[in-house]
Amino acid sequence: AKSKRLRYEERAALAQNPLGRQLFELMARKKTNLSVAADVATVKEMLKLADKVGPHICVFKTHVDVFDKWSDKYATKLQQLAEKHDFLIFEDRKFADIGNTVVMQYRGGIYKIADWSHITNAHLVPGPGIIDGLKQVGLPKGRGLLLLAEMSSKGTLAQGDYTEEVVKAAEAHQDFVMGFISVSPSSWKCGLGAPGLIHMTPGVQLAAGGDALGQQYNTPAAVIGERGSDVIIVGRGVIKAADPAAAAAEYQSAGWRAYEASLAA
Ligand code: 5BU
Repeated sequence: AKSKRLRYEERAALAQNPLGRQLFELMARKKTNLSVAADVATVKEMLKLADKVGPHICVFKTHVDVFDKWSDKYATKLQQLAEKHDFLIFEDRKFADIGNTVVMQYRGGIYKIADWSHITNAHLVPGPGIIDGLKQVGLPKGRGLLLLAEMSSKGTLAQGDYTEEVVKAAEAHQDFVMGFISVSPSSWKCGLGAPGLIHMTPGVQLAAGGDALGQQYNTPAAVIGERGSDVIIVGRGVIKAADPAAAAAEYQSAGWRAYEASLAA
């Protein structure tokens, strides 16, 4: 028999990483499991988008390395919007190097990601040293890490035994690891992992399908309901809409309905 699904509030109490706890609490308080992926061309557009979709989201996901300029003042502006609208910032950096190198990449360079992004993520290809390295920088700053257990793209190699190893590593490092990027955690042989760990899923649109470069889309109902995830990450479904705030509101209610339905199931 399927075990009963816990509410976000109950998951908050089980989270070992303080930021993971905060995120579950935020989702319950604000009634949203929507993350918007801000894949826009300029910093100005990113900040405008954050102000528009802010009321509807729990997490604002960025790729700041696509901009042709960056400075600490933009980071401060984004942090102010996060305060104003009560959301967390997630720089989708996908670290993938040895521990010693990711220490420098996470805290330094032009972006200084650890200084402003509540959440970041990493591949486990290098082994668990990458978690230790990122933790050295991020834990004292109250940050949280998501491990990529799966990817949404066609032909992804992150599957099967690899995914299971990621689950084990996350469970062993719950002081800093707050959860996963996953696509279909309810189908994992090892189960969904510890209940204090959150699942965030990209590749979401209101209609299933894909793009020309391998992206694959599932609906909010499928992702939260059947596939067992907690957070839907939506990029083009929101940002290419004529009215991104209205689209975000629509995804927010679709995601929330799917969550409530999964509790009743
Ligand atoms: P889309 O426009 O909703 O397709 O954007 C998806 C976003 O999620 C985009 O920023 C990707 O970089 C990100 N993403 C993804 O699509 N699939 C993955 O497995 C991971 C991240 Br990890």
